Amino acid sequence: MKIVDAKVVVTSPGRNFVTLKVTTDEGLTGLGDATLNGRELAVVSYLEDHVVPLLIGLDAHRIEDTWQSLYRGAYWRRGPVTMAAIAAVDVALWDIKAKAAGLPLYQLLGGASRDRIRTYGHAEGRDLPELLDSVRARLSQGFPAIRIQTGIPGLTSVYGVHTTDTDDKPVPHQGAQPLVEDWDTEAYLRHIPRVFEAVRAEFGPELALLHDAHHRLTPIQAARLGQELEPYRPFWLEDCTPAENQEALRLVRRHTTVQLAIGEVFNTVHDYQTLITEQLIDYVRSAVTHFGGVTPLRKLFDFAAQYQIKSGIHGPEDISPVGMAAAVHLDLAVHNFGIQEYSGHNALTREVFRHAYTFTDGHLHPGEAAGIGVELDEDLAAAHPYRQAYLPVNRLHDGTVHDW
Ligand code: GCO
Ligand code: MG
Repeated sequence: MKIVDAKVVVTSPGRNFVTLKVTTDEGLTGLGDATLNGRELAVVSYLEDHVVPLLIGLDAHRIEDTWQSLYRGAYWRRGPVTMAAIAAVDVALWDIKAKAAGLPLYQLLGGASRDRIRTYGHAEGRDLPELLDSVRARLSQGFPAIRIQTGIPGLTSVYGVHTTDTDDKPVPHQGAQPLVEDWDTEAYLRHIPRVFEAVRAEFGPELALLHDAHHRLTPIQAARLGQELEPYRPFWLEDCTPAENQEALRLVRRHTTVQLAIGEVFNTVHDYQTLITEQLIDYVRSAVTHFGGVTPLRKLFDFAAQYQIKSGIHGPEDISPVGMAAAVHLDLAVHNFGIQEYSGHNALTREVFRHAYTFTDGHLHPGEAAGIGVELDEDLAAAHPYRQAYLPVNRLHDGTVHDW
C-alpha cells in the first residue's frame, strides 16, 4: 500500500491546529496532529517543505522504518518542531494501518488493558471562592481527579487562570505580541499550601488533587513546596523545575515524598534518561503530538514501566482531537497507565474533528471505529484559517523574564 498524497491542514476553530492527512493508493487516509502551540507554522513548513516530498511512494505499512528514516535521516535530531512533524506522520500511518486491519488502533497496540481511562480536569479561580466553585463544576462533570490552580495575591495574571469563551475553553492571546504575565515565587510559595489546605477542608481527603508549578521553581524551592504540600497528599506536583536540568530532580527527591510528574515539553526518551533510571519522577507527561508519535511514546512507557513509573499524557486544549485520540488508544493499551489530562475542545473544534472517543463520568474511551477514529471536515477547517497567537511570557516585578 503506497502513500500517494500527504497534505497539511491548518485551522483555527478557536485556537490553531495543524493536521497532516496522508492518502494511500488503496484510498485509505490517515490523520496526524502536528500542533505546536505558538510555533505552528514552523511545523507546517517542516512538513510541507521537507517531509511530504519524502513520503510519496513509501509503503504506508512501514511505520517503524519511516519513523527511523525521518529521525535519523535528517541528521538534525530531536527538538519540538522536528518531533511534532514526525509525530504527525507516525500517527497518520498508525491510523491507516488500523483502518486497513478494520480495527481500532488500541487493538494493534496489544488490546485493552482496562475498561476505561481515568482523567483529570482543570479547576481554576482568581481567588479561593472561585476555585472552590470551579472544583464543584468539575466534580459535577464526573472528574475523579482535579488540577487546582489559583490567582496569587499581589499578581495580576497567573498561569492556569484563564479568561474563557462561551464554550468554557481558554481563548489564546492573539496578535504579534505575547501577553505579559507577572510572577513572584515567594508570594506563590506562601499561597499554594493555604490553597491545598482550603480545598482539602472543603472536599475531604479522597479527591485526587493535582497542581502544575509550570517550571517556575528552583530545585530547593520545589523541595520546600513538596514538603509543605505533603500533609494534603497531592496526586502529583507537575513541572516543579525546568527539568531539562534533570540532575535538579535529585535534590527535589531527596527532600520530599510528593509524587512528581514531568515531561510535557520533552520530545525524546533522552530527555528522561536520568529521571527514569534514577527513579526521580513518578509520571511521564509527554504528548503523542510532541514526542514523535505513538511509536516512541509506547517505547518510553515500556522503559518507564521497568522503574514503576506511570503515564500521565499531556492533554491540554492545544493538542487537537487527532492527538487526543491517539493518546486515548495508547492509554487503553499500556499496562503502566496512570492518568490522562483531559481539557476537551469547544463545540466548533468537535465539528471540525468529529471523533469516536467519548468522555463519560470522568472517563475516556477511544471507541470502536477503525483507526484512531477521527474524521476531519476539510471545508469547515478551511472556513476557520490560522490566526497568529502566542503563549504568554512571564516577568518578575523588576521586569526580568522568568521561566514560563
Ligand atoms: C498542562 C500544560 C499546558 C501548557 C500548554 C502549552 O499541564 O496542561 O502546562 O497548560 O501550558 O499546553 O501549550
Ligand atoms: Mg503542565
